[in-house]
Amino acid sequence: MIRKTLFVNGVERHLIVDPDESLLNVLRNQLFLIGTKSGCGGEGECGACTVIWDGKAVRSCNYKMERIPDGAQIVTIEGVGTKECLHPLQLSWMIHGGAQCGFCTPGFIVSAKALLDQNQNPTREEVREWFQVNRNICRCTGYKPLVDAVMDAARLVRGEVTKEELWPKLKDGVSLMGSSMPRPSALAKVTGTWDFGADSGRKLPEGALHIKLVQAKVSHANILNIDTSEAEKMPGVYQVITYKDVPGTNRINGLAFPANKGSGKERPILNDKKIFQFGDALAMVLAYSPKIAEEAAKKVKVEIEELPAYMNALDAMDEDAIEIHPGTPNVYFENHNIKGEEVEPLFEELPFVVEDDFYVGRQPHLPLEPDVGYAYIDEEGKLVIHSKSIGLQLHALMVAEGIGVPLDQLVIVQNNAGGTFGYKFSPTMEGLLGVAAMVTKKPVFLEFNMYQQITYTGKRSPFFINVKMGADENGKIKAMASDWTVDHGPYCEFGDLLTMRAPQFIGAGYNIPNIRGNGRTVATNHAWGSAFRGYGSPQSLFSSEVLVDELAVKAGMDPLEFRYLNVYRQGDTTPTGCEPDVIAFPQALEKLRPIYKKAKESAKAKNARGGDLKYGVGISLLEYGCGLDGADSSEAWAEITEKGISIGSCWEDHGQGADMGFLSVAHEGLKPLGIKPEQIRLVMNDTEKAPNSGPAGGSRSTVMTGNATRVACENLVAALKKDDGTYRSYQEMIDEGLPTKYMGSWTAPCTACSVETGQGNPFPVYMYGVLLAEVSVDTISGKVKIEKLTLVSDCGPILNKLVLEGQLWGGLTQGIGLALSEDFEDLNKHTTLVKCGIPRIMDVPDNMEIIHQETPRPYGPFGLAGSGEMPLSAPHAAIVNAIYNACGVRITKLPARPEKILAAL
Ligand code: MCN
Ligand code: FES
Ligand code: FES
Repeated sequence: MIRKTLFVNGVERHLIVDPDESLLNVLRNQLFLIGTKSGCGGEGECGACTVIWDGKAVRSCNYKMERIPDGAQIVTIEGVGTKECLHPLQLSWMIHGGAQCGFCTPGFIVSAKALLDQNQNPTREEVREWFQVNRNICRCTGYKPLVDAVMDAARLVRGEVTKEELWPKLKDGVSLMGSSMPRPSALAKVTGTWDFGADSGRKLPEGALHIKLVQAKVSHANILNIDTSEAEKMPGVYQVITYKDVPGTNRINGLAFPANKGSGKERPILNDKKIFQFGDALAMVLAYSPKIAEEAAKKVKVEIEELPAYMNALDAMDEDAIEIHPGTPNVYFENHNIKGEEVEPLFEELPFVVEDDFYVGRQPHLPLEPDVGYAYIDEEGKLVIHSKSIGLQLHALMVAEGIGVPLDQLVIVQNNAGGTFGYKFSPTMEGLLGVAAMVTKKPVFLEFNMYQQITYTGKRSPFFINVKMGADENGKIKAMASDWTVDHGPYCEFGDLLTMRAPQFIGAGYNIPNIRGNGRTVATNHAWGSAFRGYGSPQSLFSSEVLVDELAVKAGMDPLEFRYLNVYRQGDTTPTGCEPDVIAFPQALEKLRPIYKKAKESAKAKNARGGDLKYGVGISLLEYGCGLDGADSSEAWAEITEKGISIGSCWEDHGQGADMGFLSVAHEGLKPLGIKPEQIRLVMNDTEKAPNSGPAGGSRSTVMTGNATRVACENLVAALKKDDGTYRSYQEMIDEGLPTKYMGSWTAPCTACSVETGQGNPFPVYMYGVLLAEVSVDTISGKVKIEKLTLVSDCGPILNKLVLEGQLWGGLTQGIGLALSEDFEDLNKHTTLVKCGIPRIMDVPDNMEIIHQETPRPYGPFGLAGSGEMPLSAPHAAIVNAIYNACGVRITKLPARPEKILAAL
């Protein structure tokens, strides 16, 4: 141990520290300055832990205490500004929607402060370079709003603008809907007072136990024996839990479709007979400190018999492959698409026919906050689990039996989440936490590091797709044949639902009268498939949006004009045979056309100058449905109280802005009452306090929970209304003995698609977009640079401009990653954020333009559609099409890494 005297946020602090401990851990664990976050936790990659040390921005996870001299001046987010006295950067961050999940926010703001302290007038490029050099990574925002925020903060610092001038106003003075008001959580996020799971976990009562996992180091094996004796003997270890101790069935219920050949209960909470994938949890060590638990976990001996590991669908489909789950074939679900006439005879006759194979791989979610949670038994004997769940009631249903707790004795609460991008649509550690709390009857805490987050949680499921399309002499698409194989990893939960997305989105956007398609879901030993933003549409649309470009070339037509000719018009039908909710693509393409033409001319002019850089443009349609396929539904309530109105729902927040969405819809619904947004109290994301609104997946919340909220507000407003047209007060309701709380529920008027034919009307509302990508390709290095992105977005009327544009920029940026760099294929290589290819600020263009088209949706609350997944549905297709336009290389298997492009050149 060593003694240190530091000046932290201007206060002299005397500390006894382990010389090997990082500055980050000392700040968080000894000084409780938990505004500084741990993302990559020691890799120095993410910048979430940035503090200022003697005027310089540093990543505090990178510095051991022995390197910090006595007298060092350290500034953390807590020293930048407070709620009452915000730093210009904090204010500007709110005004620009810079904090979505908010996990990167303290690190960015502290980093930007170090910049402004030395340069009050930086250029946008200098700001971008600063964040690149200081390795500040954001997974949510696409970086653009962050640069906007620094530029306006600098203007505030220079006194060129006032806070009042920058602060947004309600739309038309009355509406929150359509405004740019910051989300309710923004203030806490920019001041570092928004507690994430790891922060709350540090505040658990004395005696709380830390869990560390014993995890599988191979991908497929029989478990012969687990010996915990040595670990149990270690001082400070409370207990080691294996499958033998689990009170329940020890299985997660994957809620399989009837047509699924598996039971849906393949996933163990703690593996018993077999290891199905790398990282599977074999035992939990519970100790009084995380370090002891970690050391003890290394002492657990696991004896195994290794089995052949099938690391992709094609290998698992081999006729010699053994069944990963004995008794269930590796190909465990099949579905089809049958629309119109047989297509093979049509292909014989059509003048323009193209066919290609496509692959979209195992994209990792890479939230900056690793998975984390805690659990305890409350005073009523209920099991309470706090996690990053984005499907609270759904997860309760999936884990209760496995844990061994009656459903009505289980409460799940969502912690503030630092991004999930869909991986938390599946339960991750809920089962483990529940079992640990049930067995020990103590508060238990489990925190993953980034390595565990990356190697153990679910990933986007790879699709192998073959598509064939034919067009007539006028360029009208007449027939499509498709074949899809989905690698869903070892656990089947939601694999069937995901495979249903292929017939829905291969060829979506176009009126294709005749379709035949066949597909299947396959169990493998690579990472289990979990939902990822876009959920099947990025794989499906990639194949058809690239093939449509190939077909346009074959027909001798411009790709934009070819699309314009074929997109949905009145009376047309989708690949599932239903009418689109609204017609949006023709208008969107018309808006894009002049920009596209200019971009094409500009690329041509640059290419005419010669050189190694080749410029090109590409477009794609973006589309996704809002809902869970079929008659999806949601619930919310609204209540009048002494202080105003309370509204309740489980609209879970990944970071997308559930708080702002819920508040804005409710404010609109309560408009007759003339109340202010600050009079509305949100009660959210706790199964004990708020109703079942369904998961925040499938971009469904704005439509489903928005409608339920609208109905709840309408019901409350109707109850408050007096005969004379005025409204009762809370006291009047009480005096008249009227109920104060009103439910709202809403069910989508939809029918799920048939497994046999793919036909149906799965979603009440769709989101639409058309993207133009402008790229340059370095023909010497094979590197692609995205020069500009222009998105015509149609998400219905804007609910909140900051939130909506944040969703769009963030989603497009993940599409850049999907197109060019992101992968989780090699278990030894793809182990950190950067090694998995997460886009940094310089990988993303500052030049991103959004053109809003606001077509009201018949079934959307106040005409709204969703927004979350549309921007990631097919931006990678536009990028790949632009690469082809630039240099003639057609990449059909992602990611389009430089070596692939060079090889093709
Ligand atoms: N919105 C809006 N105007 C519209 C439509 C929507 O302002 N016309 C806003 C809504 O208020 C909401 C957001 O856009 O805050 C997304 O709305 P919606 O599409 O209804 O989606 P959900 O609220 O159900 O959020 C889930 C969706 C999904 S499925 C994933 S995955 C996802 C996403 O949103 N993961 C995210 N966005 C994310 N954003 C962040 N920062 N982090 C994630 O993990
Ligand atoms: Fe320090 Fe990521 S936590 S750089
Ligand atoms: Fe940057 Fe979520 S807001 S990581």
